[in-house]
Amino acid sequence: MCSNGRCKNTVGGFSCKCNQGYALDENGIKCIDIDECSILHGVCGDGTCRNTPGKFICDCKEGYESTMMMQVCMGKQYDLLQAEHDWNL
Ligand SMILES: [Ca+2]
Repeated sequence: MCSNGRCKNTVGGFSCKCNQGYALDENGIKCIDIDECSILHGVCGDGTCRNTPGKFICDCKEGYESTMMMQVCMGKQYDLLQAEHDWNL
């Protein structure tokens, strides 16, 4: 029990503390992967969200990249600079 999580002893029973990216199932005895892609709609911005065990991945379109801090596909730096340049016209 408590797969993908840690079992915690409590008075008269136990409880599960799930690892990050996992949520307790309805019976409260095991942790199941959270499908971030269906919960966090549009989490990848211009990319395609792919659910993986314990986390998720953003597949970015060409010209976009996911940042280290945030799993969101962002335009690369030169695209942003170009956009700024265009706005100044
Ligand atoms: Ca997941």
